[in-house]
Amino acid sequence: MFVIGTAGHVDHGKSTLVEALTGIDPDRLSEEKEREMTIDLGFAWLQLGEEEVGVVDVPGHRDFIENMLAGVGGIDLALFVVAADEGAMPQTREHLAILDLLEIPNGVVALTKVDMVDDPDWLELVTLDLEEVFAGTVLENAPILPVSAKTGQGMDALRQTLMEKLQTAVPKPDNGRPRLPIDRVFTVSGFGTIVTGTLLDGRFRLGDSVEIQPVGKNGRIRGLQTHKTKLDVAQPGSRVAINLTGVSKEDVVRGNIVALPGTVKGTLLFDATYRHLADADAPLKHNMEVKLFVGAAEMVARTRVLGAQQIEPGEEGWLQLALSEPAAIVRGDRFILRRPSPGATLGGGKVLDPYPGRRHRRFRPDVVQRLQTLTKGTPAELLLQTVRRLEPVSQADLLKQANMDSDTAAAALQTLLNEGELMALGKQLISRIGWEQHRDKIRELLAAFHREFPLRLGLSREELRSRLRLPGALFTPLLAQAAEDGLLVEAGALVHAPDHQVTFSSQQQAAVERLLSQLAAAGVNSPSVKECKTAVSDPVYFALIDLGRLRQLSADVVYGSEQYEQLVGQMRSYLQQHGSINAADTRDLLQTSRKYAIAILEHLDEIRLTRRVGDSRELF
Ligand SMILES: Nc1nc2c(ncn2[C@@H]2O[C@H](COP(=O)(O)OP(=O)(O)OP(=O)(O)O)[C@@H](O)[C@H]2O)c(=O)[nH]1
Ligand SMILES: [Mg+2]
Repeated sequence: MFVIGTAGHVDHGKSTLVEALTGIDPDRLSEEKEREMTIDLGFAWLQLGEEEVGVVDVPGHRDFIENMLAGVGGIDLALFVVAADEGAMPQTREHLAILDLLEIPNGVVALTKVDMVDDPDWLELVTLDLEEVFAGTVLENAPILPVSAKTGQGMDALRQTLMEKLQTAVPKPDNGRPRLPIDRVFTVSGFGTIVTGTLLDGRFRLGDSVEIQPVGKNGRIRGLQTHKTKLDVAQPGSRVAINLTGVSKEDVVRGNIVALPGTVKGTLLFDATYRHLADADAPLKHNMEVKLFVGAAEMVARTRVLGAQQIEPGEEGWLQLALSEPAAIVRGDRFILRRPSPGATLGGGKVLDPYPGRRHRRFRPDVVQRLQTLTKGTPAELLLQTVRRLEPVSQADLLKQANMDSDTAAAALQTLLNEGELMALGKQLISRIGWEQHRDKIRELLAAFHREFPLRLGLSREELRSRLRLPGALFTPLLAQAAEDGLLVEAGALVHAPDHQVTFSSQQQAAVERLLSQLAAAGVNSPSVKECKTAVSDPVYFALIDLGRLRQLSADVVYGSEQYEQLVGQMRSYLQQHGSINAADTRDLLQTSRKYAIAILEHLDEIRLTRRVGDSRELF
């Protein structure tokens, strides 16, 4: 799942292009219609090959740049719009600087309104100028495509290029800690509160209990949608609308996040890397008041410049940011700083530590050293990455591959095990995320099986193992863990979802009862397998086998469970008295034909009650 975000100077044609691509007018506010300009974020989607892709349309006017910042956080690709008749303008540069600071991984430049340009030399000039503007930024090699939303010129090529770019884009990670930075809150009568955003870091499911952070309100997911389609599970990287119960519209604002309870909390202080824009008109100073933009949130903050007096234009450094109100952020989140007035983008960076605990002494060498380590990744993070690459992996192999000294590796391993980020399954180590992926797969497989075969009690362990494509050494402990966690129930050789039950229709139930009394009356000389199947239908027959109500001994011989127990009991006491039994004895004992006698004897060998000695059987 991917999201495209627009960018570019006011009036350059972003919303018109989005409508031409998607058929959806992203300007939804009446004020936007009246003023013919985008004020707040707009949303649309389009089909690109196999993928349905979300679109976030941002305003270009500098007065609304803060709305733009709330929208670009989660995007995978920037659709950078420049009007061919005007070329690069102030917000062309400012939006570009923001995308660069956020390290937006992909971009396509639409040189739009080409229908307004008659002179091919002008077009070439604008293109050359843009190449210069984009040089040295994340969009350095972005293709520049001439298009017109009015005439449709170049639109097919634009679609094609967007599709190709997204085919090679890296999907948003799923680390089992879903969070939705909220960019819109509204109510729909009859449903209540709806929040929307681009989902990060995991999946949400219908019915999940959630928490709004940093406000700490609890609620539950009553409905999930992406692009107006209902979902049971929302995927990371997609545009998601969540219908929340237990949370009123007044409890939530843009910039809050939806997360699973206890996974993300607010902070008033964080450590970060920072890059000051080269064209900033002054250095970034210590104890300066700035506006912080992170996720979809914005708040006032104060800078604490670490390890340097100040950070010069074009330079990088370390910051601690002290916030005026809590922010729900996680390590790795990117942020932008702006000067409050007159408004200007200053720079941006990446959160290194959301909970540094205290204000650092600015010039202590160990403070900077710690920040340097955090930038590269802590030993635990690096070790976890190695596990993710190799899993399942034995401890010995992991320590060999970890590429760090053994004491550090051992300590990091212990930390990860204590924090539950790693778990041991048999002799193998697996990450929490890896485990959760298997867990989800097991849930899905069982649900699909039960949907397809509602009358079967469950699927066999072996079948589950092969569908999960797991080696037995990992599967056995994985299954034990899954059973312990209440994910599935083991019933003989079968496994099933805990809430699954075989339920017959009243007609089927009547047929079952008829068959069981027929079997009881018949005793040892039971009707054939084929006859039994015909009496109740194949699916019901197999359900009775799964449930243990029928015991099938051979291709042709089947008994009701009571008759079966009785026959085995008779055979056992005969053997206890006489020491051995052959086919003729069995026939006489049970008053049956050779067919049944042989089937019973062979079955007793199979369940290891007896073993064959010459023509006879003895107790095993
Ligand atoms: N001739 C021509 N006009 C266009 C084209 N695309 C957009 N326009 C016109 O340009 C004006 C601005 O277009 P918008 O799509 O609103 O521009 P925008 O970038 O979304 O503007 P903001 O969201 O306010 O920043 C409108 O009058 C459009 O009709 C085009 O391809 N050709
Ligand atoms: Mg617009």
